Amino acid sequence: MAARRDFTRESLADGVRAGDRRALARAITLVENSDPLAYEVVRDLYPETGRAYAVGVTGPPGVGKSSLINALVRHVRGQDRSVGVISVDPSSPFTQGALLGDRIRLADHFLDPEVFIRSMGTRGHLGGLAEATLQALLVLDAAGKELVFLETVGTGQGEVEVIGIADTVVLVLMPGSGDSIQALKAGIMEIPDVIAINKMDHPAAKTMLNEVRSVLSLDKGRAWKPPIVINAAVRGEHVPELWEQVEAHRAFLESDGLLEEQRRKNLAGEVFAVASARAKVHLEHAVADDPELRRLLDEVQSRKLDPLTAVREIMEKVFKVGD
Ligand SMILES: Nc1nc2c(ncn2[C@@H]2O[C@H](COP(=O)(O)OP(=O)(O)OP(=O)(O)O)[C@@H](O)[C@H]2O)c(=O)[nH]1
Ligand SMILES: [Mg+2]
Repeated sequence: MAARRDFTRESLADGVRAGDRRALARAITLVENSDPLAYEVVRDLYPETGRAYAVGVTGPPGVGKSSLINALVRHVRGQDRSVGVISVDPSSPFTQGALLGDRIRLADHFLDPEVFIRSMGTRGHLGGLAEATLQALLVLDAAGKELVFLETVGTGQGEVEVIGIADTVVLVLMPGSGDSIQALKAGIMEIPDVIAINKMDHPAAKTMLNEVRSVLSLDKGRAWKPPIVINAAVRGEHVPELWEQVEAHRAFLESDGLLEEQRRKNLAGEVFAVASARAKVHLEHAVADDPELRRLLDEVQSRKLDPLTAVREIMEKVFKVGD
């Protein structure tokens, strides 16, 4: 990373504050690379954050998340709001800036100085996806972006780490996303705040709508009933309606201080998620590096030592905790 030399901690933080694109790009690359400078900059900027509204957009591969975000960005740019977009690809290593697909689909906005778009890979990140996403969101927040979209692919648990920090979560489905319906039904996937059924030009869109409705009807006890919007992202159809529902959810949260409460909970959850991810990596390394700890595992395998005794010894040695 020879290129980082041209920014100092101060100049990078100032550049981010000023919304300078080069500073933003650099800061997020540093976040992506777990660079200590990113940690310092975010630490400096943190007191100024909390102004951006984060919209998580999740769903199975290829349902049209990027296309919908592209259309939503166009819509909110019409209202003159400044926007950041972070696409997190859990399976990808470092992306060096952008994934080709996202680059094409979000290309409409590349010349707009009020829109900052970035794809991030995070494989091998010490604090997992949660850490990279949270830090990148804070950078965009400090840069004065009013709205930040967080895109992540997923149908189950993994993406919770990424969108756990979002204020409003939009689940995108398309006709044929049966697995997601099952995951919602089984409670594996959390009920989102808004559901978008995309590719409404597909003949099975109505069937999908009915399936989603029937799953939601099982869950009666919530104060916010997740609205369902049917979209055609590429043609930009029903995109204003989708945005209206995001705004409606925001208004709901902003009444009665729910937003503050949810953010407190989300931030605590993020700290916990990042700490847990780091603890896990630490544990794995410690066991891998210590012949004595590895021997414990062997002894469990050969039935000389019971599993919980091995756990206790490992916990004591690695974390200095007994039970
Ligand atoms: N027919 C139709 N195709 C669409 C629609 N929206 C998106 N697509 C197409 O679906 C494909 C996937 O769209 P993306 O926006 O990349 O989907 P994604 O969910 O971001 O995909 P990943 O990030 O790879 O998981 C592209 O070829 C889009 O052109 C739609 O409303 N109708
Ligand atoms: Mg995408």
